[in-house]
Amino acid sequence: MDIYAKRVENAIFNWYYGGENASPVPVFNALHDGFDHDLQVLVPIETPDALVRMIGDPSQVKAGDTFICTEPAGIKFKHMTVNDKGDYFIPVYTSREEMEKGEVSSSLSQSFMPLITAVEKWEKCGGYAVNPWGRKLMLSRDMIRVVMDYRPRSHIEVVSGSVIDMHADAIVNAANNRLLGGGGVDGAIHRAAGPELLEECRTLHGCETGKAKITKAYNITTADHIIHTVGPVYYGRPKDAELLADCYYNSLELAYQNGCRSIAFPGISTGVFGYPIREAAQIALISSTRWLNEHKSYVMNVYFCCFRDEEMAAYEALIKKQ
Ligand code: AR6
Repeated sequence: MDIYAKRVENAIFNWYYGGENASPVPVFNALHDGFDHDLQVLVPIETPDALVRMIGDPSQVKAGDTFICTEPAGIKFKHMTVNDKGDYFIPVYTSREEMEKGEVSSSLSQSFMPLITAVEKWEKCGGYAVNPWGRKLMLSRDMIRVVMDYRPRSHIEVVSGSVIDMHADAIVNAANNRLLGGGGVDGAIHRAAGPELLEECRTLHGCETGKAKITKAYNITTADHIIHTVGPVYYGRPKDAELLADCYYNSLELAYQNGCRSIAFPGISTGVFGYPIREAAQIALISSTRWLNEHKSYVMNVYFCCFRDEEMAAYEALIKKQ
């Protein structure tokens, strides 16, 4: 699957997951990056009659069979008519899974960029319906212009929910020094990822507090990597704050070194390790902002996941209207 298409799909998912106040900036970032890198989408097509005549009985066709078409077989994209004036959107999909959520159709894998520019020539085309069977994005003509003019920038989003549910290049685990699993989010991540995660973790020989190590995500198919970081147990020492800041900074650095464009954090140390939530939220924001400021030319979408309501309240007290 095309990595840029996957990132668009992830950003759209997280946008819905974040609820009605979620920012579309990660979606704009992913689309813009995709347009710059020949993002491929699947476009359902109407099978032309000439092609059907040529194939004969489709049930006899085997993978790899080739045909020579002797008649013109113009291919037509499927349309979704949106009003009685015949205005339409063209459905496109970021993955086969998204396409197979609905009615089965033939499809073409196609660069999205030429389609985006072609919209201007197709008077009745209102734009594209990205993943119309699932969490869809109506990419209207106006929104296409916004995305084209948009200058990608890093973004921080606070969402209510589990880090394991986020669709991201990397999700972060609040681990312990042994890196062999445990309770809280660590236990939940190991259960979801399956036993291969533990096998890979054994090869890492632990991790120091404040540092981070990376593995694959195995059965957590909505992430590519898991970044394991070890927060401090809270004793109220200045050193605790430094170590917690290091967790965020080093996780971001590792995500960056592995080419990730999105990373989702739980509230490191705020559960079993007892860090006061308000202070921890402040450290998470300050440390991540510092990393983003030091990497201004790199676009990273950062999600802070609040598993408990009190975590969300702590972030809201820091960054939202009172
Ligand atoms: N799913 C998603 N998020 C969760 C879950 C879950 N099931 N459980 C907790 N969180 P914690 P720590 C969130 O306690 O304080 C483990 O045993 C929680 O709301 O998991 O860093 C490790 O092995 C909070 O935002 O981690 C270590 O020994 C965040 O996860 C120790 O706990 C962190 O809470 C680490 O303690």
